[in-house]
Amino acid sequence: MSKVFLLSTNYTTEPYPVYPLGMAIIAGALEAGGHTTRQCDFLVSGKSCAAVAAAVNEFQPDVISLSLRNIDNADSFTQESSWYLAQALELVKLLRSCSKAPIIVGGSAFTIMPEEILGYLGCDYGVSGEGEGLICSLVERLAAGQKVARLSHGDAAPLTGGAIGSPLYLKELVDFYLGESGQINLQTKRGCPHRCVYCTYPGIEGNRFRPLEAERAVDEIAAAQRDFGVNSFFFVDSIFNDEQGHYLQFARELERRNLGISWTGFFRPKGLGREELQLLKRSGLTALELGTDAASDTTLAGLKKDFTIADVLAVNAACVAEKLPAAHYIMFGGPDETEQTVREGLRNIEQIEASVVFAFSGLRILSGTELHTRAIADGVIPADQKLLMPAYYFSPAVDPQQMNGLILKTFRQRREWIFPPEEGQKRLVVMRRFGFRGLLWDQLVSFEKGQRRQQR
Ligand code: B12
Ligand code: SF4
Repeated sequence: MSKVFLLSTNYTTEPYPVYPLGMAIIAGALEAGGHTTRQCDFLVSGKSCAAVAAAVNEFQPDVISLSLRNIDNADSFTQESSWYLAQALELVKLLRSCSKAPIIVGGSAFTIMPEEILGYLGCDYGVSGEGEGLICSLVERLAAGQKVARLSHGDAAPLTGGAIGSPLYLKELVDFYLGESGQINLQTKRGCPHRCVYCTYPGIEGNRFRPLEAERAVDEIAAAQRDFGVNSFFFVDSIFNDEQGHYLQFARELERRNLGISWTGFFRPKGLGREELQLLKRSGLTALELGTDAASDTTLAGLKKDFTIADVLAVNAACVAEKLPAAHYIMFGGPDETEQTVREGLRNIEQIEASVVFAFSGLRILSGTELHTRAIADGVIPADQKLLMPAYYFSPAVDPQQMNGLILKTFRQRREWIFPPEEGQKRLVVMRRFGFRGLLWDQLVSFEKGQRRQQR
């Protein structure tokens, strides 16, 4: 049996620190396979290279597992200051300086550009896609001196149901993230069958929904509550409200078990009515993050979203009627954006009552997406441009500066409309300083008439 040192390289606290769930699942699979693990979180270690080195030296691993969550922060305004791979490379060098153990890298960021990242970091092995089905055999083959492919694909045979791993949470980490963010993350299903042009999620998790059995998912919540006192969760499913209705089954089970937890997640703004929201609310839903993505029917179609602004407004109205805070994430400058669609989009946003809107300018172009092909066809980037360093799609029919000016002018009107993204980040930092925890944006929502249009 091998000793595996696991390192989560993520250190960003935008929009808040998030528990390294990928690392926890890999650790869970290794321990279940009889291996000994030591999990190390770079952020929790105070971003201290000395602390990481000391932990490696003490543990003397046979293998090192590196979890890479983010490449950058996907924000066109702060792209220069928020590229996370340079720090990951420093960590790889550090690991090399204190251990001869082979390094295997995986994670959501890694899966987006496996060859490029493997080349950049110079790790010995890489695994794209889900890792818990492969990690034990990889470690065992290495221990036996057998040949291992430099790059494996964990998503070759997507795991379903019981084969999907459970996280091995650590108290020290749970305490840190509860203290910082007031919540812990869990997944109730993987995958997404939609094909929005910019999105990497189906590439990372596969293009069909693979739910955990409702009972098992709730067992995991109950265990986190019992063992670590966690009462607030973020479900990290690509989208929570799948058309097949697994999410309703899960919510019914959560309601039946009456654990008294609160939770939130990502939702698609279509087909969510008051009845569904009432059930979700009874199960503990306290707020919704909505993947609205664009602000006009033209640009929604340009992203291949299969809903319209009318659907968005209907879902928003249901949230308001149920007094559930909602946040819409909207990107301007995507395919088919023109000055006219920007103006139309801003008018549409004015119809979104009593909810937060986060606006973004430009779309990060990532490998394997239709947006990448479109960006080349539209002459936004050359065909041979590498995408490890951030590149953003701006529709050739808009002038980004003018577009940003228009958004800014409209968004100044309300405190719950946030643009540019760093503006939101600044506010979150202040709120945390005042002791607020959790999503924080939900504090900006008021359902009282008259306060809705509160000026900044
Ligand atoms: C949910 C989510 C969020 C939520 C998180 C809420 C919470 N409390 O956790 C919120 C909205 C807060 C968020 C924020 C951000 N996110 Co986000 N997020 C996601 C999402 C949808 C799921 C992440 C997740 O938890 N997955 C579940 C875990 C279990 O999976 P996993 O970590 O990938 O691990 C599996 C495999 O990767 C693998 N694996 C992991 N480690 C290892 C190691 C080895 C050795 C092996 C073999 C395998 C392996 O096995 C694991 C189990 O199968 C992903 C997209 C996606 N579908 O993956 C984006 C994603 C990770 N986010 C992304 C980004 C950019 C961000 C932000 C920087 C955006 C911003 N500016 O705010 C922040 C950073 C947050 C932070 N502090 O790190 C990007 C990263 C790519 C990039 N461009 O860099 C992604 C990929 C989405 C995208 N745009 O493509 N995010
Ligand atoms: S944007 Fe949402 S709905 Fe579209 S493919 Fe990505 S996860 Fe699926």
